Amino acid sequence: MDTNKKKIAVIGAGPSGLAQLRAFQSAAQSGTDIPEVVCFEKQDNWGGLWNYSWRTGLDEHGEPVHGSMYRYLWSNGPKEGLEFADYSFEEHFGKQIASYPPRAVLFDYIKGRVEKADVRQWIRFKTPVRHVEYDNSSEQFSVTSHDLENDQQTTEMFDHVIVANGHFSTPNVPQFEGFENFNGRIMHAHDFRDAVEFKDKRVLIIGTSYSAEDIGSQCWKYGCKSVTVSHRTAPMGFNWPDNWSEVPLLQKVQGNTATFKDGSSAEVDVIILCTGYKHNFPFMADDLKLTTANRLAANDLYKGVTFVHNPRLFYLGMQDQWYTFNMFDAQAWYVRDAILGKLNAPDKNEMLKDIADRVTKEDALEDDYACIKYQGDYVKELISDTDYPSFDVDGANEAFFQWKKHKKENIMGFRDNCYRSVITGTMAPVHHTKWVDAMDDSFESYINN
Ligand code: FAD
Ligand code: NA7
Repeated sequence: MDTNKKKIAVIGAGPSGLAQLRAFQSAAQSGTDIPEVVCFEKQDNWGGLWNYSWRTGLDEHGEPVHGSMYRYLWSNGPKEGLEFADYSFEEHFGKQIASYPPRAVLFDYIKGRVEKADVRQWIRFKTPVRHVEYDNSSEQFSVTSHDLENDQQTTEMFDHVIVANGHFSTPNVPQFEGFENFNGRIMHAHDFRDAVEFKDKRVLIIGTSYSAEDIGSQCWKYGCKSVTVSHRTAPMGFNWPDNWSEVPLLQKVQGNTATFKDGSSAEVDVIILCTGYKHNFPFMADDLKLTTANRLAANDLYKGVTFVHNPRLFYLGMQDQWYTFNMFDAQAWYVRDAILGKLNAPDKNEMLKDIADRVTKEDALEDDYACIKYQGDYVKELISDTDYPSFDVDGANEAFFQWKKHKKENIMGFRDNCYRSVITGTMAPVHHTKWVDAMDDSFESYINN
């Protein structure tokens, strides 16, 4: 082994961490001498949130369960907005597939690219990172990890650390008056797994974002009696089915009666808090910890990835997400080239200015369409700095714009639409069954189209 080689730690083997492994492997493939890369993953498989677990609470090792995904989850945006530029859906499946694949299909796609790249050997599974700190004298990070199988902790030195542990896993759980006496189940979206559990139940949902919309729709599709969605800021305003209502913020519950801010009330059997997640880095020393809201211009990250207080440290995928897989790729290619010395970070003041500019521009955005374009421009910017295969980002923006319109037209039918791939130019086929009628969301059923 070359002892002069730099050592890089990647924390997490979800889509972001895997993008980083693929970025380094693609450089190696084209003849670049790459550092030694070690990826730490606390679960026993890769895929991050897409690696479904039935578990909730603590896992078999007493670790907090990472997964927030549930059965019957279909992509909440068109796949044409997230396609890898270096590995198309057609390359993976041998044909074009419909536009809103269920979780198992997207998991297979993510897995296919990294199997082809042969990077599994770089990952230490069942090995959570417990602590990271920076040593000023050696200019290295000490990374302490825990081999759960052998119950052994090890500390190693790395030249760079790339944090890719996701930020939709630690739930934000507010309290409302009377919760302690509620005669039913109160849970956060993080613990939601199977909508069938709520068949014939009256479901109260708090929140109005993706989880609220999709968990409500799941419960509706699988036969709950009614859905009541309580908002803090504004209702979602879609054209909902008859047994669905939108109400102001919950004030209190008494027995099974929920009372809302306008004085109205509803009888409910279950309360699902779709109140979002917290960025959480318990393993990072305080001076290395990212503190940010869930927004498009994250705090303290130059170019959205380089930690401004220690530019040897990087964070991937920490923004709120319209773009996902292809944005993580653009970030990973950028971080790779920064580590390889092809891209230099400017001085701290310049980096802070870059961040402040991004925040100001985000604050001025007027609607979701502008937000999509803003994040698309960010993807373009990173791609132009690297050799990530260029693709038609405006075309991907357009798929998102169409998606927004299709949701407005028919919230329970938007997943029946198709879009054109910006990687291969092929139009997606119509799926064999409408989403409302497709109870079987298995890989086989979806692919057999
Ligand atoms: P994650 O997927 O969260 O992966 C992080 C990895 O880090 C995990 O494998 C975890 O085990 C590991 N890890 C955590 N802590 C440690 C530690 N201390 N040491 C070692 N490893 C650790 N995006 C879409 O594009 N389309 C969708 O339809 C969609 N649906 C979603 C539905 C839900 C319910 C949620 C919560 C998110 C959804 N997303 C969707 C967004 C999702 O954030 C991204 O698709 C993607 O999974 C983010 O990848 P990531 O690698 O950044 O994080
Ligand atoms: P989001 O997108 O962060 O949304 C959180 C929602 O929760 C949002 O509607 C908030 O309302 C609401 N919220 C947060 N705190 C409260 C309190 N205290 N009371 C009432 N409502 C509250 O999280 P999601 O889980 O929906 O989505 C996360 C990812 O999962 C997403 O990227 C998808 O890909 C899937 P607000 O509008 O701020 O008033």
